[in-house]
Amino acid sequence: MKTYVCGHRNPDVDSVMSACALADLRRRTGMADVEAICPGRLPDKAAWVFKHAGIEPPRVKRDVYVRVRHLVDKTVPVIDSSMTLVDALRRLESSGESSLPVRSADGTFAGMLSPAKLINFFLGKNDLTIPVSRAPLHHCAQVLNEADPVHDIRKAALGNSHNHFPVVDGDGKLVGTLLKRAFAEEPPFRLILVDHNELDQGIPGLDEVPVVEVVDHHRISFAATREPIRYTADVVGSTCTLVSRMYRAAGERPSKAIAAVLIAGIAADTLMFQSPTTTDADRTICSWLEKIASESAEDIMSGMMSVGSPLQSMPPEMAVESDAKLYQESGRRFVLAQIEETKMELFHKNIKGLEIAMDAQIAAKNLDFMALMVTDPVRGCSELLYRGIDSVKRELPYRRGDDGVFLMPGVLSRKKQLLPEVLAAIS
Ligand SMILES: [Mn+2]
Repeated sequence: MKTYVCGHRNPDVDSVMSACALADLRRRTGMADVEAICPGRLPDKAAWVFKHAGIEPPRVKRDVYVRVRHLVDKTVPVIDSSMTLVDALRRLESSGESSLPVRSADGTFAGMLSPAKLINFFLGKNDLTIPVSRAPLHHCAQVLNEADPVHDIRKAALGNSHNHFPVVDGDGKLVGTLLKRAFAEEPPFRLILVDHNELDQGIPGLDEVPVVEVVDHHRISFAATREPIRYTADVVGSTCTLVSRMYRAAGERPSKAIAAVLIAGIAADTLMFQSPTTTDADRTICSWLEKIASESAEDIMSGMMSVGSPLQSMPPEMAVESDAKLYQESGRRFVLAQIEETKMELFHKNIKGLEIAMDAQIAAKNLDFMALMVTDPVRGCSELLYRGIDSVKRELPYRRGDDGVFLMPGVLSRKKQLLPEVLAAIS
């Protein structure tokens, strides 16, 4: 069965790198079909790292909904309408199915070949060597589109008296049959989560697919599981630190390229060991990786930082969404977004546009408030733009600058520094 390794929505460097490396480790340690995916646009800094390391980035896959195409039963034959009726009935008989879908000459769905529908035809002693296209077919079956999410059609299909559902593609071409019993089967893939565990922050469809493993360094807010799962969590600066440790524990040495990928995740998430989330474990494992990669974290970090500033390379609507995390706490629904920007003057010049983009997010996602933390990893400080209800704004412990922006000297971490203050302000 396929296993996807996936970081949080609005991918950042640590989540993409840890997914890529953990997929590699799981492959080496015996998992047959495992693939790292990126549940959104690949960050420019991450793209730079993969190019630099000389490996392909994870494929962008925006959801893990189980779709009709995943449940098509390949063993159920399709009847071509040019086939003689007698041959078609023989095939139906040998298939053991009660009906089979018929494909027209142009590839579209023609109807179901079903003995019940043919009784009058038999009684009329008709010639059975005519092509299926001239025989009466059953038409009223529910036709499914292969792209339909299963959760959308499950109820209607289960309520339908038929057991066989023809499946067509976007052009109406017949692709096969979905059998009713497929709805009872396990989803055809499963997930390993890295760098997050809150379902609200995960890839859409996450709640439909079994999670078999989590590797994370955030607060735990995961759901109850049906079966035991592997869960690796620790208070370290980067998920890549945890994945690197797992290589060591498994007696595996990452390739040069994967070592560079892991270094990038650590350097990005700890802001080159300046963030208060940094631990000795991050530094120690990083120097092990530097030897394998034969390059320094500083070099990889400065390579990443050379990639365009987000406020310069993205419109405000994209910048506020690029690393946004949704929280629901104390009856409040809010988003804390973060961007790294070494050109603070660009931020101040763009405040109006960013505010409009944040107000649009508040309306679209039905939020109480949204805060955008703009972090300068070089100067080691952040500034915060806040939109939404006043009660929270008043409680935040930060001083405000001339343009109403909160000043946060020494604050670099959303998770460890901003989130606790926000939680205190709403409780
Ligand atoms: Mn992380």
